[in-house]
Amino acid sequence: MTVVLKLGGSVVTDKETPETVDEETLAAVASTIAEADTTRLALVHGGGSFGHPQAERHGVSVADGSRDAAGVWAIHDAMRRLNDAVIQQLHDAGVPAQPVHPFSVGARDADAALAFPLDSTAAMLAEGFVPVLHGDVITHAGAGATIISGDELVTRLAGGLDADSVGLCSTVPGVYDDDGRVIPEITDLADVDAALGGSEATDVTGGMAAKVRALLDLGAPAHVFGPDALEAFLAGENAGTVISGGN
Ligand code: IP8
Repeated sequence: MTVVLKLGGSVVTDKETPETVDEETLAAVASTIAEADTTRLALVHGGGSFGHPQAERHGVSVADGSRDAAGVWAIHDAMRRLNDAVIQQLHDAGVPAQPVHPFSVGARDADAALAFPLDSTAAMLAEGFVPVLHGDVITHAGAGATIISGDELVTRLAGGLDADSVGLCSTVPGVYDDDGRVIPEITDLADVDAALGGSEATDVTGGMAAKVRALLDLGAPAHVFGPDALEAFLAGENAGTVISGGN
């Protein structure tokens, strides 16, 4: 059983305070992972208050690249330091975590298509380690370096590792409908359109619709949930919103 789990930046950091790890939540998440009976687990974490401010400062995004070596390094360095903190907490809890820094592994071509070999990640899994990837900068042909989000890495890992299950743990307990209730299951984009209506939700709908569309195409059920449901997710139970395209 191969599980890919993303810990959102809002879970591992205090998003309001620059470069601040949410040690308490991270420790709780690490001990839940340590106690779970998961055989092959690949982790990805987002940036939260690390990486994003540096990316903004240096004008780097998924679309806009930079060749300023110091600026690109500053973004990577922030994410690497957060990754160090995540790994340390996982080790403290007894999880055999090891880093995989995407900047050193993958690249985008001139059409922004991602090449991301999974040899190191797969080899770690085979040896019983828990690879921990993170949103990062990535070399981009013709643009210097751009950003790769944790979500894009989750998609790559889910397909490339033939994952049985994907978890997206953030601070929200699932995908909300228009009345603020968690939608238990999404099997079609129309489910989201039906649940999220009205002008107030337009922004959220746009962002969430794109996210849900990517998750529907994963080939494995994706669970969107909050930290309280992590234990249930790792036990193989339905957690938060389950998004499944029927593959
Ligand atoms: O928080 C952010 O990853 P995300 C990566 O998953 C950087 O979008 C470097 C801003």
